[in-house]
Amino acid sequence: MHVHAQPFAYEFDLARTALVIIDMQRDFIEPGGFGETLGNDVALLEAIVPACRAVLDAWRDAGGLVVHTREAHKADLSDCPPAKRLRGKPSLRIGDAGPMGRILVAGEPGNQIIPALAPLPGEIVLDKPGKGAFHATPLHELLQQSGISHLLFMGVTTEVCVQTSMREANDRGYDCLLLEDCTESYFPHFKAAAVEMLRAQGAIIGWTANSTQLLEALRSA
Ligand code: TIU
Repeated sequence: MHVHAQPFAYEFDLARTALVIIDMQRDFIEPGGFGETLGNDVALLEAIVPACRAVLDAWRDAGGLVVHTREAHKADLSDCPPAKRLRGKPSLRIGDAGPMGRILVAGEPGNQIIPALAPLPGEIVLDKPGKGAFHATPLHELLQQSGISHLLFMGVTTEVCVQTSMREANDRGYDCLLLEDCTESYFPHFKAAAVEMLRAQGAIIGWTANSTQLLEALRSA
């Protein structure tokens, strides 16, 4: 398949490509979660949900592999480095009790993927303790077992978990495409900079495209 992308066309084979949805969990998108405890206005992020949903629906219809991630720590915080928990002056720290349960802890209400993008049975759901989706997770092995060489990225936030995951993937040999209107940051100028730097220098980290360009490729295939 052929997507009109930047800085040049992105080619992929559906059977060797996974859609990776980064951290579309209530913690980042709804008030009362980790994103807000860091001092962010979380209202900006909700706007990408319809575009993410349209891509997810089309990708499921096409039979493509779907991976969902959540930034999540074990209840005993044994996978949360003190450096991460103690950094800065958040209103609540990781593990503290908040309005959507314990902050960034697996299984708590705030840690669930938002209903519009809820995983279906058979889709991969990975809890990741880091910003990158490959760090301390079995993601690479799972993708290798499925013969995956290409990754399409959506999710939040662009310059934190999405960019980190895309860089990790690029170093592991995957060809990566970021869907620009399916990712968002609390800082629009960081999103713009991240999108630009990822695709610079001849797709140094990967490609970028609008979701309509991917949907068009899927329709014409
Ligand atoms: N703070 C922020 O922008 N993001 C994160 O902490 N995690 C993710 O990006 N998922």
